[in-house]
Amino acid sequence: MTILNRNAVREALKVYFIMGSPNCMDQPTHVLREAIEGGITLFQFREKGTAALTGDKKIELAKELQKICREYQIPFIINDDIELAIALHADGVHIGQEDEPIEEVRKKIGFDKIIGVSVHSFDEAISALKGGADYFGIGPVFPTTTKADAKPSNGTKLIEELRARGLGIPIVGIGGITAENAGSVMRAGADGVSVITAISHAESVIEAAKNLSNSVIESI
Ligand code: TZP
Ligand code: MG
Repeated sequence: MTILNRNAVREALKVYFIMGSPNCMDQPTHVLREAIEGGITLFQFREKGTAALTGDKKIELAKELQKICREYQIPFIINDDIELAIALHADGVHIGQEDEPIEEVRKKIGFDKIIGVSVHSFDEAISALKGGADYFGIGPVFPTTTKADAKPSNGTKLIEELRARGLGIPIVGIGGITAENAGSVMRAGADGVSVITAISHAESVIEAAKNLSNSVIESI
């Protein structure tokens, strides 16, 4: 676990925006600025999929997006790429079950950084907790086409189960979440919702972020 306050992490998860250049219909820097102005509370840089940037281009974009996050004091988390997160002094990383074990990641990035872990079962949750995870990403809650290798959607069942079994760790739901269904994820016990498409593909990014933020706030 990080030395950061657990409630600060919980707060930051409320409106959690994830994107990389393949998700954007406009300049990623512009999309991020608008999303922040609409009320997102945390940003994850996830440069994946067809046409994803690599090498110096990826690093350059990460730096530009991190600069914007710093300007607005929004935590900047990097998906998978631990080395990039260390090089940039990112606020944290998000890892999946197929990535490096959390214990190794913690040793590398230190105790002052956030580690989020995707979990799909009670057993995975307990391992991640033992490894010092700061929050869980749980999903896909609803069907999604954004992640090519996503597991079948499983609703809010696991979120409810973990809460029923007494786990208090911050949790964010993911997968097919919109302003319309965000309330159900929050009521199941999540502390926030993470989205790619609902914000990045919106006709108005700023309005989409505002709508999502309102749904989350109303459901608390
Ligand atoms: N992990 C599980 S579902 C998903 C990820 C990265 C994709 C979420 O994207 P969207 O567009 O909000 O459904
Ligand atoms: Mg991963």
